[in-house]
Amino acid sequence: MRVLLVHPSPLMYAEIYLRLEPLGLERVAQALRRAGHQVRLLDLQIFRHRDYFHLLRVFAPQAIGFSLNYLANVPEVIELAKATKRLSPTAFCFVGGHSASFIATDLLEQAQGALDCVLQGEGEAVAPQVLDALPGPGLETLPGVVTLAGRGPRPSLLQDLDRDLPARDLTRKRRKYFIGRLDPCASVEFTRGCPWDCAFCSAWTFYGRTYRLRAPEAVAEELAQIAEPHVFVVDDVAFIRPEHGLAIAQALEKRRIRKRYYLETRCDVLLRHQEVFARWKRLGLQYMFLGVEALEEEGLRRYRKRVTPSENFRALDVARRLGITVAINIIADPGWEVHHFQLVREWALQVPEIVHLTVNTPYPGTETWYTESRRLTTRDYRLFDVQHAVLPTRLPLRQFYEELVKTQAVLHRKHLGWAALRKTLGVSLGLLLRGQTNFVRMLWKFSRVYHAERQYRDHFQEVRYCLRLPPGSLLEKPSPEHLYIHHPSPPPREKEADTR
Ligand code: B12
Ligand code: SF4
Repeated sequence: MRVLLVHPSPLMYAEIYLRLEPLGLERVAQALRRAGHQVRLLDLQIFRHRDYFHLLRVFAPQAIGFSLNYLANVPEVIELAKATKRLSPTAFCFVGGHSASFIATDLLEQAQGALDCVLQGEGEAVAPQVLDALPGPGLETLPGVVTLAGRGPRPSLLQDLDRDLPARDLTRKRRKYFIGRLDPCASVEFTRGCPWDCAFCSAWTFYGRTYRLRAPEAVAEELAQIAEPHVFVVDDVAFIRPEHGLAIAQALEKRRIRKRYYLETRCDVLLRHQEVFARWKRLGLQYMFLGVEALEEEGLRRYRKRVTPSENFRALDVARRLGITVAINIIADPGWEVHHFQLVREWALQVPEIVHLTVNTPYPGTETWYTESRRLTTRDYRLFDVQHAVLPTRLPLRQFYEELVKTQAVLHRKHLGWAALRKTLGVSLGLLLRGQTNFVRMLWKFSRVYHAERQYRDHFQEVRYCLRLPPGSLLEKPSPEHLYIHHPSPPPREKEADTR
């Protein structure tokens, strides 16, 4: 069967700092190819809608699969599916990914028949099964499949994460993928899932709070095949299991694979396993993202982050000593007043780190979705991008955005614009000489993308697709079991991590 897989357009954040390959979709593509399908992949973070419609004509796909990791992309995907059904009424349209999994039935109803089914959970196993079962009937009896006729049993976790490596050969214009100075940049997965249970996060609920490891040799083999000199590690929390991080490092050293890496981890993991990060620093670890989330104890407790402010600050010291550049995320609460923003601005100016500020946003699949969603001031999917306030703000909304953008501009002053160009002149020239323009362009994009008035006006756009609230009886803290997409029954070698 001819299959076209599509990743939607970038959201605000990705318009500046980074653009990364659609790794999940590449893995689904490889699984479908192995099953004998002819697959093409189109990434709308790089290409335009007109390229999509061109492919519809020239490739004439019989099945089209959209990736919906991000809630804010829902309206775009529904509109594309509707247009597709008008142009190619017999094409089978399906959707998968993180957000789609949590809102499957609502999505199908809102698409009014333009989407034939949602595939919940990991797509590698279920996508080939669905295409094999076409034209149906009975799709809804397959694990992880949801149609308007019903839903199959819960999807099971993949037994082997090393089987379908991403079909990177299907992504075009790969030089457009980058993160900051790591330009161009590929992505790779070492582990999947997260054993913590932060109240605002759905990474753990998607995988049933399991944590699985890839075989170090398979990771090394994959990295050996990656052409890009830079690599973004997509794991939610890198190096929870020190022996795994060290085993991958050893496999890379043996093969003399040298790249520059960006990864994300928790402050307590960094403190506990400093030797792993030190070894990776020697291997090329350059940037690290630490989800600090809040500067004070009360915020950390509310998010159930299970770390203390003192651990966070000690971790920053460790990262500085190791010579790793750190990016930090702080969550701005809609209840913040001017002095809260002021505090973050002052702190951000004192520390050398790159400080990002995102807005606390309850997402389907999180605990806060159930406890907070009754307070939502908007249900417009497009505003659920952690850059808009979807809960009531204590400051007038316009002023909230002014403070938010003013605070984010500190980041701009420190790390973008002329100041950054002066500091990175050598790097920038080197990149330009190699024809890589993503990083240098990034330095000038801030005020085009972040704009208080524009963010405020976004609340008054015409809304065609709205998030649905959970049923009344669920407006209280749900059991984890209720939130899970995958059931937490990991296969033997993929047991939950020992986090202590
Ligand atoms: C890497 C990552 C990114 C990368 C994106 C890379 C990319 N182009 O997709 C970067 C750093 C750019 C990023 C940015 C953001 N991210 Co992000 N990101 C992740 C992260 C950590 C891992 C995703 C990943 O690559 N996993 C590995 C691959 C192999 O898995 P996968 O993509 O999930 O795909 C599997 C399944 O989902 C499914 N699948 C996926 N697509 C499809 C399609 C079909 C047809 C089928 C059948 C199946 C299928 O099968 C795949 C294989 O098993 C997730 C957390 C998580 N654990 O999922 C958050 C997450 C997805 N991000 C999140 C957020 C909020 C953001 C931002 C909005 C944050 C911000 N600060 O502004 C931005 C928006 C970016 C944008 N779209 O423009 C939220 C999503 C919230 C939501 N419900 O919308 C998550 C869940 C994090 C969280 N803890 O809340 N992100
Ligand atoms: S925020 Fe990080 S540590 Fe917490 S559950 Fe999500 S991925 Fe895990």
